[in-house]
Amino acid sequence: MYIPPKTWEWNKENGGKFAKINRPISGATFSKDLPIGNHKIQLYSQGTPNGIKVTIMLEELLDLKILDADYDAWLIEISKGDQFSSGFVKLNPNSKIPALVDYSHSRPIKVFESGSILLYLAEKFNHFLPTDFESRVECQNWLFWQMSSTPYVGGGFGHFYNYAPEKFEYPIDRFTMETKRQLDLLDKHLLNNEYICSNSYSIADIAIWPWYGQLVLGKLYSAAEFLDVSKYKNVLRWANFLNERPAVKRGKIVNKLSGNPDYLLKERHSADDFKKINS
Ligand SMILES: N[C@@H](CCC(=O)N[C@@H](CS)C(=O)NCC(=O)O)C(=O)O
Repeated sequence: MYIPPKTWEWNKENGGKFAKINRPISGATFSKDLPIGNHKIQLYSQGTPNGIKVTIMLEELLDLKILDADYDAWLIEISKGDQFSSGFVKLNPNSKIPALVDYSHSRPIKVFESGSILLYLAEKFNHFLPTDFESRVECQNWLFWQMSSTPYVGGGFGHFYNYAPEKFEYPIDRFTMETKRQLDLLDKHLLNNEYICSNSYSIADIAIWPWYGQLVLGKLYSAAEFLDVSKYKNVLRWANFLNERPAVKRGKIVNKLSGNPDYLLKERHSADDFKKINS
């Protein structure tokens, strides 16, 4: 049994998948500028569920023929600590992907936090966020629900079930309970709703699908059986339906590092890059 000391001290040797990158201090650890490509929108990210929210959104906008949404997506490899470069920290002092710079204004606009990026792009291009007041609030409710609830799934359940070097029943139980409660909530909501809000596809779906959609499709933490996802029929219906959208198919492989190497696009600089993938 672990007895906490009076004052916690940083033990760099605590092991685990994130041992090299977890630190109790913020800020840059090395000096390096970020690369800049040809498009006005520059994205610095990795294809994790938080990262692909943004690439799915940008691909959806491009499918609506909004050419100004074209973008360069640069890989920030978080297990190697790329998020601690001076260039990245200037863009996002919180050192987390995704982060974006928009060069289409008189001064570059920096945007970080995936929910903030989705709202920024929805407002900039007037898509995927309802315009009438009530529906817009409903959509924002679900967007903020995702942003605040999912750390229990990723940092809680996923961490202790999948990544932690040792498996402990207490945290796995606690976060499995919460993850299943959230899935049950979504399942009840989707019983009478085709999409997350306002009967139309929106940034709420784009934020929620990469986590909960991929979880029930067995694409996250290999946890589908453990979570008994077959009982969340409405979430499964919605997850499969969205999985067929061409923009989702493209967006979810951008900056991705894990999975079948034939279906990963480490960096994306033009629509033609997808032609390299055998889909
Ligand atoms: N609330 C943030 C969370 C971002 C986040 O946790 N990003 C992870 C990858 S999914 C990351 O960059 N981790 C690197 C680190 O913790 O050093 C968002 O949605 O943008």
